[in-house]
Amino acid sequence: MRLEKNLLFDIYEKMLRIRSFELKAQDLFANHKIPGFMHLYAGVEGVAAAACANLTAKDYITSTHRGHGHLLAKGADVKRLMAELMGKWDGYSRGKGGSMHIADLEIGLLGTNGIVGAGQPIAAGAAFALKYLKSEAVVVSFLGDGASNRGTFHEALNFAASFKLPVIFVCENNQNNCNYQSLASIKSEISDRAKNYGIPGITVDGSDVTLVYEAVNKAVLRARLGEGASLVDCKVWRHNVNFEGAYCSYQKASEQAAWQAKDPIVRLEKKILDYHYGAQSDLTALRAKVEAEIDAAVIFADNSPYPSPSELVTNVWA
Ligand SMILES: Cc1ncc(C[n+]2csc(CCOP(=O)(O)OP(=O)(O)O)c2C)c(N)n1
Repeated sequence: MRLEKNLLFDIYEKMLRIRSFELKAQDLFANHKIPGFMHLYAGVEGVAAAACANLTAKDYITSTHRGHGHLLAKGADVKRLMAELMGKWDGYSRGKGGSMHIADLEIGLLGTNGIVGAGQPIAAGAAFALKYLKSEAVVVSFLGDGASNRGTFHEALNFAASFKLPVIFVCENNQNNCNYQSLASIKSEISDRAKNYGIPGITVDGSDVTLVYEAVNKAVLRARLGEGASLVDCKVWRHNVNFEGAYCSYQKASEQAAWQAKDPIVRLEKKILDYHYGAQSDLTALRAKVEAEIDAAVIFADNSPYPSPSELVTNVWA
């Protein structure tokens, strides 16, 4: 299937924004401008951008510990996001939460989350509320393949399937959770786990935005029609190690080279050119526009103050 021009450009722009944001964040982290823990999303952009292209502002998502891409794809403010990572007052959580504590209910962001597998029960609960309220909105719940081994994932799938809830579980399957997916789970497709709960499950190449878009589109349609939940498993390769500063023992050079050749942004650029939707100069111009936006976000965050010490425990739950 050939996605139409505006849709492909919308997905492309979001992917560029995510990539550019992540490269800048990596640099800021290395230069001690971003404190704490940071898990980068580069290489996986096609999943967040193509999945969220099926959603409206009224729909919801739950994110993960690796959430910058999900947030930007759902329309988060780049400046507030950068300010949060840099620990500044204008950030989403007043600079006190960082990467894994960001939510914005107005645009349907039910939060990034430092607990692997915590998003799925939250998504099922939100979907239960939407069904109860007879809303047409749906929830997309992003997770990693590691999270699919947790009880929370199975409990959420069982609950969502039993109550025919409008939720789509989108797995970003990089085949590595820290170091050892092959040791931590049986060798089967994650999408097969949907069968146990009587809901559709599909595996797609997550670096091809058309395939991700189509699979999520079908699942969203089903959810909006009241037919219930689905699981979409997207095979991907992330460029970075688990978190910035981590030692990586699992990314084999040969696999890395093969996946880098399938970089989702490069693949989408080729598609746009092949379809004659635009020229190389259009792509370059969009890249420059997005990079300027990210630079402006860094200046904004740099100029934002740190929260005052008197704010230390305000809005902090303990
Ligand atoms: C409940 C829980 N256990 C362990 C961790 C430590 N941890 C942080 S990231 C991570 C890997 C998660 O793998 P996956 O879900 O596949 O996501 P990925 O990091 O590969 O994107 C782990 C185990 C955690 N944050 N939460």
